[in-house]
Amino acid sequence: MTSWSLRIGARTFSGRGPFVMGVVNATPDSFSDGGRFLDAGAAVARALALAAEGADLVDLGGESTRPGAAPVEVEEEIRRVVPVIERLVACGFEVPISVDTTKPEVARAALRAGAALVNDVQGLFDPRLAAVVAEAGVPVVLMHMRGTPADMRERARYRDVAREVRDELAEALRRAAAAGIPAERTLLDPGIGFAKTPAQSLEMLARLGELRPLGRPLLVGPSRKSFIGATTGAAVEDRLPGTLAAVAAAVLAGAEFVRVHDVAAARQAALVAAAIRDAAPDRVPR
Ligand code: HH2
Repeated sequence: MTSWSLRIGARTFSGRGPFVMGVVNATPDSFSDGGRFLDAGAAVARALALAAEGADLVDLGGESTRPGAAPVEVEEEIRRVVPVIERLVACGFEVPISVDTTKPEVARAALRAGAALVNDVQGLFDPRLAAVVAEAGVPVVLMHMRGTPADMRERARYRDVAREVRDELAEALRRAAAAGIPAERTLLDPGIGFAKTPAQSLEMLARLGELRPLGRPLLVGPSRKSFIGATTGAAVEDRLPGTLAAVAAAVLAGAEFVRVHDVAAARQAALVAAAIRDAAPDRVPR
């Protein structure tokens, strides 16, 4: 893709990466680590550990997006994420913090506390969230999904998954632009497992390169997801090898960022995949 550069907090990202976003879920019910980091102290310790493992970004969420997850009230979600950000900022945490939320009030409170990026799994479907992002002047992840975690499974109907995801991400870019967020401040994500069957997630990974014409860096989040279980039979807690295969495939297909729970292992997989990609630059189709 054409060159890009994105300032996220104190760090400027550019080039082909790979960059690793580590996941911290301060929730009781996330699909793979629910309840482990609900307590602020545990979430802070997790963020510090992921930074030590080499995370380039830390993505903090206070609401699970797994299919059928119970919605969380605004006040409760703020209570889960803001103290974690405040404590990280207070201890001089240098890794940029991303807030994984679809709620404008939560994004505003998290940004005030020191978050530097908004990760919206609904691709700025809510214009009030777009307004918060625009006003704060921060970058945003526009992820592809359809509907909400409650009904996204029924919406996993595509004639051509890569083409439709590309067109719907282009719409998200238009929503951002209409709210005053320039494309230069966005990252795009195909939303692996969101309104997609396992087969559609696999096809989207294989055809990731078809999102390149959108001209923005790509973030891919395959970590521990159900397409790995559907392919291998592995239980959620045993999906690290499948995650690493998907991370490598995503990097070879052109992803600049990967979002994972297991940072050290994924970072190694991503770096080796990138080194293979770059070893024969004229031979790898881009
Ligand atoms: N996946 C999840 C949550 N947020 N954000 C982006 N940009 N891309 C993703 O693929 C993505 C995401 C789901 O994973 P996790 O956070 O571990 O689970 P839960 O939503 O149950 O907390």
